[in-house]
Amino acid sequence: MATYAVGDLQGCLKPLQCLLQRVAFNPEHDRLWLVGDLINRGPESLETLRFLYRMRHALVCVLGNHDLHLLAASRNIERLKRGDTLREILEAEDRDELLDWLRRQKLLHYDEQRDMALVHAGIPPQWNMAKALRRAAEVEGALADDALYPMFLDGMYGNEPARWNKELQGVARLRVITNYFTRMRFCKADGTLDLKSKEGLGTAPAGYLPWFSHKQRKTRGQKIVFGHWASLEGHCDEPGVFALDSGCVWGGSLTLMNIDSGEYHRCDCNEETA
Ligand SMILES: [Mn+2]
Repeated sequence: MATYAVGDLQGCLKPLQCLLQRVAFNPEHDRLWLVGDLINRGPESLETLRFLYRMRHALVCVLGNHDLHLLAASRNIERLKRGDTLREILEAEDRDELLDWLRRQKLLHYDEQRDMALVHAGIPPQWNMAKALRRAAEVEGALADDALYPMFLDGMYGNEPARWNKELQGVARLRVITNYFTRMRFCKADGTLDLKSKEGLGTAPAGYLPWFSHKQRKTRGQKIVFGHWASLEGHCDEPGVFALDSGCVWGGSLTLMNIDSGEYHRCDCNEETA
């Protein structure tokens, strides 16, 4: 029995199958952690979601910004943007089954035995793991609640508030939590977000650093597996922080890590496979 984590799929099914074959993945015994952004932009969003749904018992999955965008578009088709490749899911006859499953996934997973977390974008420096889990549970609760669900999805978009404050309420509170876990790259030590800078490491304004680089980060010493940041190309110098997005959908590669041995596998995502 082995446990693996894989980077952002974004509808790239063939590289995923390539990796699972490479490690002889057996869904009866092995486990696969997904960093989110399962769909969108890539060639096979619907088939990727179906493939994962069929092996859902073997998965631990956290939601990414594209997954939440799909859920929002399923409530309001006007949310679809140019370049989105989500329509095939929204028009599929099994869409409700797939979206119900997606909606019930977490924003943050924490494995106590391994002292290891799984999250799409990151954990802001000012939160320890216990606090981060409580904040994530607020959004997970809203996603699971039929009354809050449409309100959350409609109010989810936007870059403000830029910083967490425990007095925040309602949709603004859920929005900043969601932005931390699913969109963050650069922030200040106090958690003020910069969601406008491009992906490149040198693009952040003064005072802003990658979320994982802050010296006072409260999750330092714990292991964190994340995706979302393709321009890191699967590299992160911070000890215990594992960047798995290696830009598959942009013609890079898909990265799979055995989370216990630290062994990496990659499959190319050229035009034929992607
Ligand atoms: Mn993302």
